[in-house]
Amino acid sequence: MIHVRERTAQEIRADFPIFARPTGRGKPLVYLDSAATSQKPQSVIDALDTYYREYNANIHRGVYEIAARATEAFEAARARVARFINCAPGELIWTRNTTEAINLVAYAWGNANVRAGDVILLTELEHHSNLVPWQLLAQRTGAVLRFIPIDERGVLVLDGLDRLLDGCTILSIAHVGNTLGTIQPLDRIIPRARAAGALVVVDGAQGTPHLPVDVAALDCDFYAFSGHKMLAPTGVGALYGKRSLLESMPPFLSGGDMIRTVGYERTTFNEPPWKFEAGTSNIADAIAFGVAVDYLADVGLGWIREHEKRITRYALERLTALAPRGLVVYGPRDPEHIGGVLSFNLGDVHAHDVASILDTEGVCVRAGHHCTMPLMEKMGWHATARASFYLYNTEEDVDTLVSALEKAARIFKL
Ligand code: C6P
Repeated sequence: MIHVRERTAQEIRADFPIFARPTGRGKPLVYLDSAATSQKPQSVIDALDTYYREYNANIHRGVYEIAARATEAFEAARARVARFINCAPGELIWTRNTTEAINLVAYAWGNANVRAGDVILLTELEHHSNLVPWQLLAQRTGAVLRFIPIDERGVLVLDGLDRLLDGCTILSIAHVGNTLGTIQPLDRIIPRARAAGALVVVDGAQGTPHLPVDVAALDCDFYAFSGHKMLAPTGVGALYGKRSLLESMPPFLSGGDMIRTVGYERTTFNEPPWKFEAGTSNIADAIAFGVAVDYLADVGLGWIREHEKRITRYALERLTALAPRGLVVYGPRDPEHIGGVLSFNLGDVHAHDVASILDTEGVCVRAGHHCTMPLMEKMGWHATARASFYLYNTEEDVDTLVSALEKAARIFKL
């Protein structure tokens, strides 16, 4: 057996051109906002460049050489992304992002199947993208929303799950929460949802970048994710759907490419996945998404997970040492249950002020409600600062974060 030497985060960083440049503030970039969007390796940037320079053409239409090459690369990328989550290429629909993928399910499956009085079960920690589409579906159909509660650490309370699942039509749940980084125990939740006869939708926006995901083993019906959080460009995401569901569902958007035959009065539709891809697709970004998952697979999701646990553990230790200066870290304490995200506040300083001071040191964190306003309200937080880690972050990044927080504490006399 050939032993492939594991790469270090420092070596991985060298593949990302953005880290070679100082920030506009003249400091090295300490990028701790990958939960918002990830940085891109050279191979992904090159894939975009090569497409536009060498074979830019529309797909599924032209017979000429570059059009055939574009179609082939586009469908090969679908196959690579499908393999990455262990589904068939025909079960993977390109979307713009996770948000569009969840809306696709809420409109196409939801409008056709949800009736007045049906129950849609969510959790109290969902991102707006896995909440608002279901609120609108409930308003359209007369369905009701229920929520799996969370405890004071932001961990799901599953004691009453069977009662909540009673009469439930859809369960839609984040694989990993974006504000506190909590990893949901899907292996304990999905079988119970199945037993209750619910359709299971997983918001994987923070799942696929960080955890090995096998949709067949999870046994979910739909799994939504975004390319830009996993090294691919913005503007491309994907929806996995079980083949039988995709076949029986009506289309979401309609127009070119999703049809088989069109008459003035009636249309027959293409087979999945193309039935759900109306109009010219985001060809270049989909091709680059295929390159991004190859990069992740090459580094290894197992390595990425272990690396993030190491960094999270180190960050928790170093941030806890700032407790006497008023630093509070929210969420679970065990890196086993956190997907590379830490939310915190420094005394009663507004999170935006903390983030602005960190920025003067080249440290990028997100501050605010993180598109989880109901969670913030439930926890009684106005805003938090959030540091999120990925494969290119190092212990030195955490050290710079900590010294920038010490600077903030000094400025605010904490
Ligand atoms: N969260 C964050 O900073 P889109 O925007 O469609 O690619 O992803 C939406 C989305 C859905 N679910 C979860 C759990 C998410 O974290 C996100 C995106 C980013 O936390 C941007 S708001």
